[in-house]
Amino acid sequence: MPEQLTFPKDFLWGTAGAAHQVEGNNINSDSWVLEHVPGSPFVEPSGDACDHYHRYPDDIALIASLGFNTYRFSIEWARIEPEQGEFSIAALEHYRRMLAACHEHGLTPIVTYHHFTSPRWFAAKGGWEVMANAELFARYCEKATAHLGDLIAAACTLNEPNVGILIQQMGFMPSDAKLLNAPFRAAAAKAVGSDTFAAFPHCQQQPARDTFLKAHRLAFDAIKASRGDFPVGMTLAMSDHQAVPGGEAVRDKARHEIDDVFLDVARADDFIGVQTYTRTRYGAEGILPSEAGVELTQMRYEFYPEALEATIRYAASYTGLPVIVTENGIGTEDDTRRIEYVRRALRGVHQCLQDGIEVRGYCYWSIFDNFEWAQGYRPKFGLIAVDRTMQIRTPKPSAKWLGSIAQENALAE
Ligand code: GCO
Repeated sequence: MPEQLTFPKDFLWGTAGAAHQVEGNNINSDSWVLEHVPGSPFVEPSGDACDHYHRYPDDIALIASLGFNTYRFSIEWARIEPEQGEFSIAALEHYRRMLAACHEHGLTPIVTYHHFTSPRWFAAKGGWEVMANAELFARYCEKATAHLGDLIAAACTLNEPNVGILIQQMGFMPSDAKLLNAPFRAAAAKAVGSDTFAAFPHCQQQPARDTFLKAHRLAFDAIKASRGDFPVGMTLAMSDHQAVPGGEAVRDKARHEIDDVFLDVARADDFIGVQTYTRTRYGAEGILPSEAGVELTQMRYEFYPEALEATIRYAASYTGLPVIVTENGIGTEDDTRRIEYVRRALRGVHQCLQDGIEVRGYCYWSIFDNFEWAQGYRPKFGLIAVDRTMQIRTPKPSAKWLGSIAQENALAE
């Protein structure tokens, strides 16, 4: 008989997405501007995406029919506050209907208030580079919570405010100094009739970090003061930072900048959202490349599902908070590797639970093959394939496999 790894009663089994990556035609957002300016770092524009904005009723029914009990999605600030101080009741009503559909189908909705995109007017005001703008985010959170709060089960204020620092350190994005003069930023500013344009994560990370931390605390308070009697936290992009002998000090310094500064502020929250994909190895001279011959994902980072257990342990012991795995997944064309990745990641989650760490749920990233930001539609993270011409959804074997684990609340080993 195979061994059964059982999970706690009420464990959240979900899948995640983000508005801009799936809704389509998010034309009032800063990302849409950046996708279209000369010198854009995006390989293609987001376009119709998965048309989830219109197709959410069927999509939510599909998620539930696969066996999940949770859906994590984001609401889009650029739709809800299309001009500064002008709030769209129609957009808020759209998200109310989405939340209601989740409840009808037995899905616990986890809502992210900001998943990378902001309204273009916000970017034109200097976005996250300007500390005073933190108040604007908190006001949006307060309005959205007043309209939607009674239907929200848990909320993430900001998605991965540390991801820019992480990808800069890993060498995937130019440093602040180079970004400052990036021609595409100047072109974007021109496109919106401003002398500045700061869209996350294509902005200076140090001022953005401080604005994010302030915005998070203001938003937390605004949500709680509105209709927010649900758990609130932030999510972080967490790599398993490993040191080879001699690399400990370099690793600790990097981890301080990437994780600890944020985890310090998260301590006052109700939970911490852990989002993990791989590991980063450090030697005395800095980040080490992957060893020759290791399996890489479509994102060019190492296939290393064990990173999830390590990061859950780190976040939980650092903050003392319950953990929700708000993202974990793999970009691959080979769905059997997805199953293997998730199976090993879930073993790690189970190990944490065995050791008494409060892990409340696991959300696979992502529900659909979707718009992977600058890399466009090439990376395939989805449990569900999407033909974007006809908008046909086809669940992959991994969707059915993970959905049945959710149903059983157990992983057969
Ligand atoms: C992030 C985001 C997602 C990504 C995912 C895959 O981590 O960058 O939360 O929007 O699509 O992580 O790279």
